[in-house]
Amino acid sequence: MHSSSRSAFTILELMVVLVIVGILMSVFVIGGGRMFSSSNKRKAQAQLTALSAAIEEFRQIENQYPDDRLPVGVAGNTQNSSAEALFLAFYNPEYTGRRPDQEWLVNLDGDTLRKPMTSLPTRELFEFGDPWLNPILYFESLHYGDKVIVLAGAEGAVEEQTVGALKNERTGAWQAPNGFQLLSAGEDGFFGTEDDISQLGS
Ligand SMILES: [Ca+2]
Ligand SMILES: [Ca+2]
Repeated sequence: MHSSSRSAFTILELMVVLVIVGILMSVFVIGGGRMFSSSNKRKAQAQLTALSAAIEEFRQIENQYPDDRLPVGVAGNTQNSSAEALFLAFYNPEYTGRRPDQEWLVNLDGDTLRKPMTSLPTRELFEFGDPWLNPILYFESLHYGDKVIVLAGAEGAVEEQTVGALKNERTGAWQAPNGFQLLSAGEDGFFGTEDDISQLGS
């Protein structure tokens, strides 16, 4: 009698322990997921800051901002052109300044250059991609009025999006009216939503 009540108590104890372990594990998994997504966000912010510094250096060397339009006839499609133009400016073989990290290059629309135009041995027409592998949009103030077509989205659900440069919500004036804008769609992969990340240049 004594021994059977003792073993029942042990099973109860075991169940309590299992429930606690289960709760701890779910807290750990959810917390870990949040940490992962906020570290991607920090990475994206750091990347936009670094790209912005490289664009300022470009202007000091070339006396103008990188063009956000592709030269006529170099691309097979109209997608991602502003992001690709930024890649071409920095990877122009003549360019003497600092080039942004090659690790950031992606080619979401899979297009190629008609002729070799960069310092790289491939003719792929790359874009700079954010940590979620969507293109980082680049708007130069001369062409803020142009909308760009970009292929982006959440994992496995990439679609064509039309995006314009950022305006001040209250006044309707362009942000960074004489400089440039860099834009990441953030974790959700869609431009124009709350989690977008932007960097404005002078
Ligand atoms: Ca491309
Ligand atoms: Ca977004």
